[in-house]
Amino acid sequence: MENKITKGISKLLSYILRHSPETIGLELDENGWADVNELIAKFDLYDRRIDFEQLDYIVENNDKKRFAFNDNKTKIRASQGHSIAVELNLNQAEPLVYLYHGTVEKFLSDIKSQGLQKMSRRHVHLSADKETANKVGGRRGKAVILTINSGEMHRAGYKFYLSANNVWLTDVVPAEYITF
Ligand code: HQG
Repeated sequence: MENKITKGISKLLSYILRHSPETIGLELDENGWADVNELIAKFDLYDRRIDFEQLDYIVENNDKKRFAFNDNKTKIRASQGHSIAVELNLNQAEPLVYLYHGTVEKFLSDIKSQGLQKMSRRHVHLSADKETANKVGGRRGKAVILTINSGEMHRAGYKFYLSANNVWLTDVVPAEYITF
């Protein structure tokens, strides 16, 4: 399990690997990978440093498996959630008949008119179960869970991707496929 210290470092890692590698002068390749040695050498934030053992522990034990190594553990990336332009090269996958999205009341009227949009990220994030969607929405207040008719979307030609940590990703969910 993650402890308090590794949780704090995981948050910083999410920030660096998804949103702002330049904060520590790190460069990601076009697929979002950072060189592990370079990350360790440059990681110096709020008096926090990191070594390989800690990084390895975090990749393995992070509560949502947010990070992944390549095969020989020389590279690391976030498995989803980016705002910066990276091409994750995920395989398309056939979604479950229904997927779920947790949000909050104040966004509903916009979602009803514009559908679910990526907002600041590279994809719309969807969950396989209501419990997870409830947690995602709960980050912003009282969660409202939307049911996505993903089976029908898929038949209509919309593409879905499954991240390495089992988050369903798509480009947009038009309102007609959402049950409010
Ligand atoms: C909402 C976390 C207005 C949307 C989670 C959401 C997830 C709209 C917010 C991952 C809208 C965007 C992503 C529209 C969508 N008008 N609001 N047309 N379309 N929204 O954080 O899905 O813990 O970018 O409902 O667990 O909340 O960081 O997306 O409330 O997997 O690993 O705009 O982030 O993972 O917020 O969360 P976000 P999200 P981590």
